[in-house]
Amino acid sequence: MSGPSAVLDRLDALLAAQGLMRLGVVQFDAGDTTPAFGDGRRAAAVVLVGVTGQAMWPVFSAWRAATVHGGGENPLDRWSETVLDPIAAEMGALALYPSRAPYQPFQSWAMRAEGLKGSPLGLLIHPVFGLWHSFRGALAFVEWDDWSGDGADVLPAIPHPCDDCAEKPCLSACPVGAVSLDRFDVTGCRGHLASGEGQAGCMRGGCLARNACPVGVAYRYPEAQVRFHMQALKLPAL
Ligand code: B12
Ligand code: SF4
Ligand code: SF4
Repeated sequence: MSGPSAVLDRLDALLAAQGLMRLGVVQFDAGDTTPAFGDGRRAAAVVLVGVTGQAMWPVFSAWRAATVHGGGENPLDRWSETVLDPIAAEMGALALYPSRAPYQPFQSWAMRAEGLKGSPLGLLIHPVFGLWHSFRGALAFVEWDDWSGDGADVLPAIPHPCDDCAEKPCLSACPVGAVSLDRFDVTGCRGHLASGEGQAGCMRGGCLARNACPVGVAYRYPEAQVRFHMQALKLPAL
């Protein structure tokens, strides 16, 4: 593989073809717990890969329509593996997935890589994409010669949208008050989703608190994708 920018250009092109994008790099320090490769080598860095806005859904939907049983029980996870495993192989990287146990600390990595902070919903909020971004995987590299070139260790301070949001409509939009500045009440949320009102409301049209956030509305997922993610919560068990 040639120089740093050629590697990243190739990676970005492969991801863009799937409606995905690079969401930052974490370069690990000596004291960090790092992902291990099968042969015991440890990762020097991870590149976060994810979804923002509407680009992924048509690609995933086309794959699903062409795949036996629509991709099975967890189709988005299967699609992610189908797409990212070959990219990782080409790059000499190890693919890691957010839903695969033991869970890798994707949110902690994103806070470090992108300077993101949490919203009252428990989701990280991005100054541009708002609450409409998530992770499909990460590529772990044994060697990382600061390919990013964008100083992953010296992030510019990015604004935290919640600090400037006086009204905080997410707090009042949840019908059961599950969203608060102290903590996100997972049990209260899931109880509501299992109810008739929750089935007709949040389960169909998406989390009302997430929908109420004014940041990044242009990047809101398509309705079908919003519904898909809600259905994937597999109620009522936590
Ligand atoms: C278990 C899980 C759930 C559980 C419990 C969530 C909870 N709030 O406790 C359930 C099934 C309920 C759930 C629901 C959803 N989840 Co979820 N979930 C996970 C999962 C698979 C594991 C979390 C975990 O334990 N990680 C292990 C720990 C070690 O990793 P961590 O990075 O350190 O994560 C913890 C820290 O970030 C910690 N934390 C520590 N300090 C701080 C500071 C701040 C400010 C914040 C915000 C968090 C935080 O909170 C995390 C623990 O939950 C992650 C994927 C992942 N691998 O992290 C997705 C993940 C967190 N979920 C995600 C999403 C999008 C959702 C849903 C919106 C799905 C949907 N319906 O569309 C809902 C929203 C629920 C909500 N408001 O929180 C995204 C969040 C993306 C983002 N923008 O931040 C993730 C990262 C998955 C992904 N593919 O991107 N989820
Ligand atoms: S509505 Fe305001 S406080 Fe709530 S998540 Fe959006 S920016 Fe943050
Ligand atoms: S999904 Fe519905 S019940 Fe859960 S936090 Fe969002 S608005 Fe509240």
